[in-house]
Amino acid sequence: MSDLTIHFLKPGDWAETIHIHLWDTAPRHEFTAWPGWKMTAEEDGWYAITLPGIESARLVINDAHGHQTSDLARRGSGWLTADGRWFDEKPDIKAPPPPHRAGPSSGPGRTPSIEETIGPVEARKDFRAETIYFMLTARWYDGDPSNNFFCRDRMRFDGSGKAIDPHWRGDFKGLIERLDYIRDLGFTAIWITPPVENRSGLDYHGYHAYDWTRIDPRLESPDATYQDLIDAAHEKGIKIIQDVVVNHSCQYGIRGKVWIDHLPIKYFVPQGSQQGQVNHGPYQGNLGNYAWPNRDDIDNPVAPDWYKERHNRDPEGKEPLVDPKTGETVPKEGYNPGRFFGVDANELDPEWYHQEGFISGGDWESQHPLQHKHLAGDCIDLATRRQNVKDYIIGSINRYLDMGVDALRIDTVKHVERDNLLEYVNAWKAHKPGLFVFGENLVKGYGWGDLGGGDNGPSPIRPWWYTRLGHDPQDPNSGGDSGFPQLDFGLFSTFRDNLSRGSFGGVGTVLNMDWIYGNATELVTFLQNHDVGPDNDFRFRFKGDQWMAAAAYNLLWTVRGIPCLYYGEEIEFMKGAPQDVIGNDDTLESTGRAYFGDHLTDEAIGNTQSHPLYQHIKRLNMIRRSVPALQKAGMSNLNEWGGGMGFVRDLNDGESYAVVGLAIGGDQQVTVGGVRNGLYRDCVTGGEIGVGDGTISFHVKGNSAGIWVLDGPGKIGEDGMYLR
Ligand SMILES: [Ca+2]
Ligand SMILES: [Ca+2]
Repeated sequence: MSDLTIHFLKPGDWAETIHIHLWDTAPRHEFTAWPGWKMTAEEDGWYAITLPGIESARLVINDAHGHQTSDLARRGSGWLTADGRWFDEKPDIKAPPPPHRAGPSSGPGRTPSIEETIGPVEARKDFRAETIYFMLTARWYDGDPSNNFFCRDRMRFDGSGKAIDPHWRGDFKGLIERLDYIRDLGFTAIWITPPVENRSGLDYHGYHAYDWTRIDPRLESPDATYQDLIDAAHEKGIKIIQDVVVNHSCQYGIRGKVWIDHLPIKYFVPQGSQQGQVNHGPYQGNLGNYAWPNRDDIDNPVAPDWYKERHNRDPEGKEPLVDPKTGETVPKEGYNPGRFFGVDANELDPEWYHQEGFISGGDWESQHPLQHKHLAGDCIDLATRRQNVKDYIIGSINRYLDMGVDALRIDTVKHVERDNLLEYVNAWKAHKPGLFVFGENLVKGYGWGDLGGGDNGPSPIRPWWYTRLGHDPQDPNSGGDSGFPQLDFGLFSTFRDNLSRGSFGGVGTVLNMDWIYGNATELVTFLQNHDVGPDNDFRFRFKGDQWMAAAAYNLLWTVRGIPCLYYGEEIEFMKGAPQDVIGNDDTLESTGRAYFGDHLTDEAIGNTQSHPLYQHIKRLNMIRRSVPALQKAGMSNLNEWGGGMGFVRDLNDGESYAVVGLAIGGDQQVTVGGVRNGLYRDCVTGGEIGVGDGTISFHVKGNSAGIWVLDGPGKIGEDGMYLR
């Protein structure tokens, strides 16, 4: 019996993780789990593996990142090239060079690259060419366990009482290692949650900023800094969108700038306990930050002397400390938790914070309290009109723009008055001309404000208001485009009543209101995100059938706006789970914010990439990249009838011109009148139609799309379960 040695010449555009998947081996029957066994690199681009005691096998060689050979068979050792040719002896061929960056932009079965379609990062000036992959960095892929960190709150324990699944887990090193995954899926921009240093009992998401000038060390590694991430993404043709909070800081103040009074957490002793008895995962003895030798939570140089005196010593929290506010001495069992974890809204520094207390029930639809009260105990409302606040936040973010950050996403937009927030946005645009900045103005409904549509709130807290410059709440045209587009919560909100029920009914109504926005083609569209999903309560990961999601992506990738996918949607990750913790005992693994990295390991990634929605989204990205009208044009000739839709995307009077038909549930015949005459080609089926009388009519299969482009490129990509 002899051994079978397989050599394989890796094509230049394959990843370096070459695997061999085997089945029907002889003489004994064996098969591997996809993607199979890892092959070892040899010289000149060859990879090899020896299979002891095997004489023949059927096999597929793959890179675990979406490239693979066809099904092959081999008896006896041999040398194989990616086109399926076998050689009994090593042929005189070397690895082909990496794919060149020019050439044919499309063709059946071929993936036109980012560079071939929309160009390298530095050449892409119009952000509407991009599509966005959004992730909570700390929950995506862990490349460096040494920076992992457990938050105090919502800690998860296994059956033996061991803390598992640290909140801060994914990091820049992991993201850099898996940039090829995002590139293969076809996204050209990544929106990461705020990377600046955070502080709170549950701060893994980045929205509780403590120091805007520093990147949180729980995301970085010595060989994977924020700068390394930006540079690596750009090399892959991918832009970085930084999430920025302007509205609030964490409850500890801002390092080096402002202090919010409280006692060091290491002196907190819960009722019924005593100092030194805390047993909470890595928090042993007390609840102070276990990663720091002094067990303090903050290191604010503007803290008062009594706090700083205790900062550097007494990590056990045992030495008596007098609370200067009450004269009582800690540690003391059950002593007012508010003195450790809370904020006294009456004693905040007015140079940095608003002085109007916390938001309560009736404030949510009322402009002034919404914009001047604190959002939550760990979100303290900054005095955003003050020059010192502006200087600090604008200056801090300018540094990241200088490092190469390509776009900004602004959090909690409706909590800052528009003209005030535009001071920040415009300062960043002045610092980096051409910068794309979009905002999050969360609304559950059309969001038409004073224009009606059943809206309880006024226009000045609604998305359209921030995209405009006028001051008449009943007239969007009282002012032009502010240049500050928003996430499209209006369109999203209708999905509760249509896409989630297998229909497009009502999508036409909201798209016909596009005129209210400064520029609707710059809105960022989505099916769901870390806060919301399109269900009755707007708080779960998409629960609908897979075909409904496929039809949703057909819609988002062909209507106006920039599509944004929330991590994991490509495999229906955590389908139906709450987007955030709901119950008092919930931990992250039961929510939509669960750790994704288990689907990105060398062993699992091949399976992840074979998901029908992964392949579907990959092809939609490929098609959108190849058709400028889908990226940038407005919509016209819109007709929506529940089971289907037809519309035109016309960029610059025919420069790029597409007629789109969508079908959800069953097949549809789509007829669109008033179109240009000429030869149309469908990017989905490759069909051709000559139009001479201004009307085009075509058949669309259920949950597929017709994307008929005038003088178009023809079929792009391969048919899948939905696009066909
Ligand atoms: Ca990590
Ligand atoms: Ca505010």
